[in-house]
Amino acid sequence: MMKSKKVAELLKVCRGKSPLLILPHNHPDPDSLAGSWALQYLLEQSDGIASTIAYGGVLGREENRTFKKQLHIEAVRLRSTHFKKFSSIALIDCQPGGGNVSLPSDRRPLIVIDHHPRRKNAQADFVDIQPDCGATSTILVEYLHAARITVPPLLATALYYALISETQHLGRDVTNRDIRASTFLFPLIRHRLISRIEHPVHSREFFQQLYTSMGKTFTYKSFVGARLGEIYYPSFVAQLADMLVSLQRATWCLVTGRYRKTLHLSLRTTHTRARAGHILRKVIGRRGSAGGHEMIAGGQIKLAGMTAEERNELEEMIFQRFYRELGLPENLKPNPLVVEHRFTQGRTQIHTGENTDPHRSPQPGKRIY
Ligand SMILES: [Mn+2]
Repeated sequence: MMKSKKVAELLKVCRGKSPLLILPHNHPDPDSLAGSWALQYLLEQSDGIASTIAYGGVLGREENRTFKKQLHIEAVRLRSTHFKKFSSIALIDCQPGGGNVSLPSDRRPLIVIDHHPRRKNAQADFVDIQPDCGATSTILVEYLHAARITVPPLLATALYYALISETQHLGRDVTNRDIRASTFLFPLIRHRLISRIEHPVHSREFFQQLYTSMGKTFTYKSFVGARLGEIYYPSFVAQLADMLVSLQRATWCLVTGRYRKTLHLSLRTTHTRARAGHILRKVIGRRGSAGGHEMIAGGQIKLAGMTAEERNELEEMIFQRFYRELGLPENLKPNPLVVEHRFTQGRTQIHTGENTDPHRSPQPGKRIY
């Protein structure tokens, strides 16, 4: 039906264009990696079209590293030579000019497949943008299904994990199409691998990052936020935002962190129709770029050439604009989420007197007993 027509159109566009370069977004998450792999598999199986998956940025989050390793996903780090070598490019889970993909501005991609709201400059020979899907992987599952291609277990597992991680087990920004796609995949997946990816081994740095982050987290009525400063991998802002928005009575969460001269922002809300992506784009404006859905959004701002003071002012302003957007009073003092406490003879003593300014990090070297 509709979908098989779309697949025929896709294959027609790719004819004679082999090999292709497939680009997930920078610092890729399971949805963009699984989507890329599914496109690679579809093209290879139906028309023998070869492709290379290359990602900009880093795979930081342990879940994502375990995901790539356990499922044997052949994706390499993107180099500038890739753009010389490949004349045809496919963007998966991102769009040209989105700010989260390392596509040179003078290159027009051959293919764009995404589920984020359409950007003005989303120009390509084949464009399939469906904000109606909770994940890009859903679109690719529909293609594989329409092309009557048998999905091998590891690819099925990748696509299924992408769906459940992107939608928090089909509960956030999800539609019937995502549920249908996951039902289709379910009998094909390796359950033990899903469990292994979802519960990865964490490095000591992760706990260190978590510990310092708690000291930088503050609440402001129903808002919870954190300004993390330097972070050790960019997707940590999203990971922490997911965690913090689960705070009792919190309805909004914004986390910011710096990684290699870029400020990464992650927004979450418990409201199912809050247009988080729209709000974050409005708050960031022309200073950077953002994208997202109803309940989740992400963005980035380039910080190159800015002094520490200018960076600080910028972040301060982002938060102020955000409070205004939510109608929160601006004269309110934020409260720290956690305070140092000591356990004395089974009793908890809470120290609130010092370091109550949550924008300041806890004093270095201070230990919690
Ligand atoms: Mn996605």
